Amino acid sequence: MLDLTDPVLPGFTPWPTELAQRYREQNCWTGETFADVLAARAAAAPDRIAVLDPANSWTYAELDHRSSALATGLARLGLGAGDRVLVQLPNRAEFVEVIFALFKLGALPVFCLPAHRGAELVPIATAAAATAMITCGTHQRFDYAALAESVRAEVPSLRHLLLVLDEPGRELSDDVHDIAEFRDTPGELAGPSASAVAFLQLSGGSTGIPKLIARTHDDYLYSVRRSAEICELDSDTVYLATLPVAHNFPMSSPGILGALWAGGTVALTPDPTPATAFPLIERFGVTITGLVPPLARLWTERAEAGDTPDLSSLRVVQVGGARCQEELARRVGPALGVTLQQVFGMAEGLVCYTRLDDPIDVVVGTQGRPMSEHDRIAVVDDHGAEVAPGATGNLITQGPYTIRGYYDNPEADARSFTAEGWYRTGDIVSVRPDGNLVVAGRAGDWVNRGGEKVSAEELEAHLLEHPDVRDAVIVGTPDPVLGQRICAFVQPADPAVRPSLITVRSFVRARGVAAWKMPDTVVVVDEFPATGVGKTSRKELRQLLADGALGQ
Ligand code: OOB
Repeated sequence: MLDLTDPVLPGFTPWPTELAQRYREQNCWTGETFADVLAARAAAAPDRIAVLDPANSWTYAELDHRSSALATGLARLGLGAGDRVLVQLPNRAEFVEVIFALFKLGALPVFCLPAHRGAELVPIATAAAATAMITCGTHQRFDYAALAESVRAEVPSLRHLLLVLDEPGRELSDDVHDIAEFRDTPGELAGPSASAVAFLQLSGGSTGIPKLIARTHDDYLYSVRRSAEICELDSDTVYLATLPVAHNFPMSSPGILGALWAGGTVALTPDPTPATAFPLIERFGVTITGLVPPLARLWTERAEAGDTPDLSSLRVVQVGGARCQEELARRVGPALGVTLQQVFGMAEGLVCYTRLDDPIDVVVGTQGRPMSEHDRIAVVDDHGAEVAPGATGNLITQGPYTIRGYYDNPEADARSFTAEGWYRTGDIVSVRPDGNLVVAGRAGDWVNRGGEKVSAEELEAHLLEHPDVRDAVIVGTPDPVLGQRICAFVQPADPAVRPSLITVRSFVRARGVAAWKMPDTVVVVDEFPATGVGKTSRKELRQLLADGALGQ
């Protein structure tokens, strides 16, 4: 156990003292903890609904009580301040209970996604030196408890395994516990300080094992508060967690924490498809939710087809996590009867939003602007020099809620942070005169075809204009002569109509695109592989090509 009065977790890189002091003076960091926020809301409006899922409905008083009860029980098990606890749960009410219980203990949830498997969980648990894991039994026909047991067998520090169960009669081994046994009578809990690390988030990085990101109560709550303000949340808000709730976007942008900060309601859907989520929007009166672009496309198409449940409570749909093409952005609002908001953010910190009253060209054509006047952004070339205003380059950032280093990972820090502590986002952007960012892609998303650089995003936008193309991804494939060739993965609008290479090339050429940007190959696939949060995985598409799995 760590000393609760010591906010510094070994391996955590704090902000420089003068900056920390400034962020406090500027009232970004207010000294409140997550537990303080929940307690304040529960005192102000105990009977208001805090959390809803298909099986549960808890008031603020109930959520506050349940999480204190569980914190007390977990303390009995020996868990305490500073302990790292892997949390791998689907979108269900108990997720909120569990994380607030851990916050109250000063234990640090490590936010794993339901899609993570042993190859990710073992290194994550090892890097975090986690002492416990909280997961569920079987969900969507996958046995999470068995996965957790296999992870524990490989990670010696992982002593406790706790399950959120709704399968009466499931046999548990002696040292696996049902969390229901740990809902004790709430006892005294000292609680951490606001400058302490509150949890470990995972990087969304497209390569390798996720890196651990330590966020403090102070810095994260600031981002939650600003997000709630920008998204105009209040006590009437019903935020639907559609994406896996452990991810930074549905967690805090403004996400479930923003809804609770505003005294509103968190609703959770166990799966994000229209078939499940649309009826829940009607049932819970959902007002706002956040989607990744592939889901936004699915929801838009479903709504355009008509005959949906009543979605009229829905006012704002956020799209973020990956670039939302303008073609899709234009359709979301009219189809779903909502205001679209683009969100460009990262677990490391910086989050940009289009504002709800922005003109339509900003909303459909940009990824918004930083949420805080204290965010600093710069666009630099490959040598670190600032580019001319409006030019495209590498986005770097620092600010009151952007980390200064990964958790206990000096090698990653050397790559991802400048000597002055700016975070290198890896994103290629330009900043318009009105301050809004346009994300051109990630640094690795360019195809270098014989020295000519082709932007994947630019070419994808052209392909999306073809009536037979539902979605498109451009990746580079190795070529002995040119270095790379251009491969276009195409999802057909109608599975029976499969666009050929000739069709695609002549379409792109007719749009006035330079000859060297023509795709060299077209691969038609019915579905794109997705990351844990549902973004289209370019990495996996590249891998499929490299493995020859597509017969190329
Ligand atoms: C969010 O967080 P992560 O950590 O999973 O991924 C961050 C990366 C960014 O660096 C960028 O490459 C990409 O995802 N990204 C976008 C984007 N939003 C994120 N690229 C283009 N357009 C966008 N709108 O994905 C995340 C965290 C908080 C809020 C929203 C998203």
